Amino acid sequence: MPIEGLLAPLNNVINIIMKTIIPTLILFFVALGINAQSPKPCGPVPTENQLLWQEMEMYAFIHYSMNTYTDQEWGFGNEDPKLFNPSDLDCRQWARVCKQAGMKGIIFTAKHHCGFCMWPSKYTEYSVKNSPWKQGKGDVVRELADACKEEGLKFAVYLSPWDRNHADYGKPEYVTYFRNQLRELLTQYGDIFEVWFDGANGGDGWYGGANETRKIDGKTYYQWAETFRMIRELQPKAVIWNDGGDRGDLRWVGTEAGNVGETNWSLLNKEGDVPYQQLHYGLENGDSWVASETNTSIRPGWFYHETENENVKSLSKLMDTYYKSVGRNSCLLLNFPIAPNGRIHPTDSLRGIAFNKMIQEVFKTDLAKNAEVKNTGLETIIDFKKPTFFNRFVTEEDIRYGQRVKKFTLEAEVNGKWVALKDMLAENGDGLTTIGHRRIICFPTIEATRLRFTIADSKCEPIIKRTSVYLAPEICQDTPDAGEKHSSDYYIFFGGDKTMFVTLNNETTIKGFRYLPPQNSRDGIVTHYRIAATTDWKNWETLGEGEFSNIVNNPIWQTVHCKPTRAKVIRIEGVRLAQGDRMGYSDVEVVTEKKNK
Ligand code: FUL
Repeated sequence: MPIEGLLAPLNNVINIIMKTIIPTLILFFVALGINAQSPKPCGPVPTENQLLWQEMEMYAFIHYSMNTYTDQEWGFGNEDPKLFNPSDLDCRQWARVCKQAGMKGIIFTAKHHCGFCMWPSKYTEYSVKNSPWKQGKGDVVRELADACKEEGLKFAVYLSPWDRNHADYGKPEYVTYFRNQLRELLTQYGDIFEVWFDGANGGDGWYGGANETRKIDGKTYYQWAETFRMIRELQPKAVIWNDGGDRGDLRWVGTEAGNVGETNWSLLNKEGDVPYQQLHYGLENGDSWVASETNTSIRPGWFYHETENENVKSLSKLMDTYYKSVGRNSCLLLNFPIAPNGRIHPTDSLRGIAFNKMIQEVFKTDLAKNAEVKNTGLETIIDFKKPTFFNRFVTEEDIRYGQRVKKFTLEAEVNGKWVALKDMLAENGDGLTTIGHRRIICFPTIEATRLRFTIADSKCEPIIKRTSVYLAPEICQDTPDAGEKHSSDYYIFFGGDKTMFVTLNNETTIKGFRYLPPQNSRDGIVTHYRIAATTDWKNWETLGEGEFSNIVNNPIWQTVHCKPTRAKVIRIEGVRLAQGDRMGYSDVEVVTEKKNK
């Protein structure tokens, strides 16, 4: 929020009744960074480590292990270490890609459930030291830790508590082995920002040849308290993610699909089970700060499978994930699997980089910066002074003093009338509930003169440190078949269930548009269309409107010709669909002067 916008209302503020003074001043001082008397904490507050972690916002997972060579998601524990022999392993490539994808750090699967160690642990023979890679002299953890340092990324480890290789798994001896391994990781590779303990305990495994099912109680078996003490001592700045067992600093969000609840309290109770509802939405009156980490993979699987090369998540899906994680008071942990050659596949790296570019593009210009911003009590009015297009609202609480806001409203003034806005990505209600570290609200582009943001309910006086407004290319929801397509000349986004945008890299004269419907189902086939183009996201020129005849029975390429028109973005509306309520496609093409189809 600009300082200029805050000074203006000061005179008015003096006259405001007592009830409204305190919140206004808190907003004011926080925005100016003035250390007035520090507000009192409201409920649990984050630790220094949790605060630093929250500011990372996005960091990468790297899944790489024996599974990469056996095309599995979970190894059994008997896979031959000789299979581990990458031709071109390059941790610097991983770090470079992650950096360019906007990731602030990397969490690496030092040991997955199969038990194979990606570093030469002195406590087991089941590791890289018995693989042909670098004649057994290699250490992937070391190479990655060094590469992260070079790229200025933070580094962290995933150490699977479940170990399907180890003969002692299930006995107390294994817990000692596990801690010994953890000690190696925490003492030999520099600073570790997070320690990740997965909760999976599938039961059966190789277990040194026993080949049987072993069940443990994840809460008591690992004796987490002792392990946590060791982590705090060896890596005092690390946060702990623990799914099952003792409460860590961070929690899972109950799904690997890449979304946390639109209501997201960074609180849980210290003791007791955590059902899905609490993982996904947090616990409003929880007694401990346990922030949410949203983990998902850029592909369907966590490990690399060649068969998934065509299923790398689309840019629209990744943006949807961003809004539903970072935009919902969470951090995004995005997985990049490593291919058998030892590198991130080019499709994944290009998509990851495009994702970061799109985030930069969306949040490039804060329209509130040149507006007049008035804070009155619980209400903030952003006055643009003239009709202005926008579609994103961003707000943040100063969570050092606790998470306070329970409910807010957003209204836009259109032609002198206030219109209520809602979060178009919310699964429940209007979605205007908690804020926390950052809340991003997406709504269809609106042209309005003023925007009113009102705190409707909060636990204590709200401490808001940011109110920003943006006009983003309209990419939000995901649509089936929304995989990025082959042309590098444009990107495809979805602005709603039935609105597709094709943005061209460069403004071009276009002469038509081609659409290939979904091939395997009638779901999402567009039978009636409306197509328009723009060069500025504001003024749209209709290119064509009509019906794709016989498209259902014969789902072939459909071509719409138009008069030569300058375009940067093409909007295709599925006015009517053959079936279902989400528009789909197999491919699209833009007909330009050069491509005469
Ligand atoms: C899961 C594990 O079982 C998967 O293999 C993967 O590592 C994922 C991040 O966590 O629970």
